[in-house]
Amino acid sequence: MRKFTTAIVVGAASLTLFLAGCSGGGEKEAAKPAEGGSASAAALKMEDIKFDKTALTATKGQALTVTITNAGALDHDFTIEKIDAKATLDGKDAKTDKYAVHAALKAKANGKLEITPNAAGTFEYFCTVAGHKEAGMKGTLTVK
Ligand SMILES: [Cu+2]
Repeated sequence: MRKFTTAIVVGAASLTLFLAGCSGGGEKEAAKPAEGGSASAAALKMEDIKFDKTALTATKGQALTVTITNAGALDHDFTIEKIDAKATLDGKDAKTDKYAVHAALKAKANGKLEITPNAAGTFEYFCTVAGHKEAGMKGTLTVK
């Protein structure tokens, strides 16, 4: 019985290490700049209450496809207040009267956000749900 319990504890510890290793690798992948004129892609996870990545990179004039997964129990959105860009969520215009990019996802939903920036710069992305940005649900999109 004691041996059995030890095996479970060791198993859980190595699973934690495995998961930590995974998320670290994902960040490196997204930070990599796009190569040679082709469109780039990234994966972004929404959690309660943060984005799993605080930095995304795009190239001026090229489409960046962001596969967004809302893994949280709350509704979240990916919003950029001002950016000169074409943006769609699952093929529909993601621009609103208030925001240049506003991709809202219900809890446990996912979507494909495509952003094609027309100018270089750094742009803050955040969640507009009350209190979320203040809690740290934000990041920076760098357009080169
Ligand atoms: Cu949120």
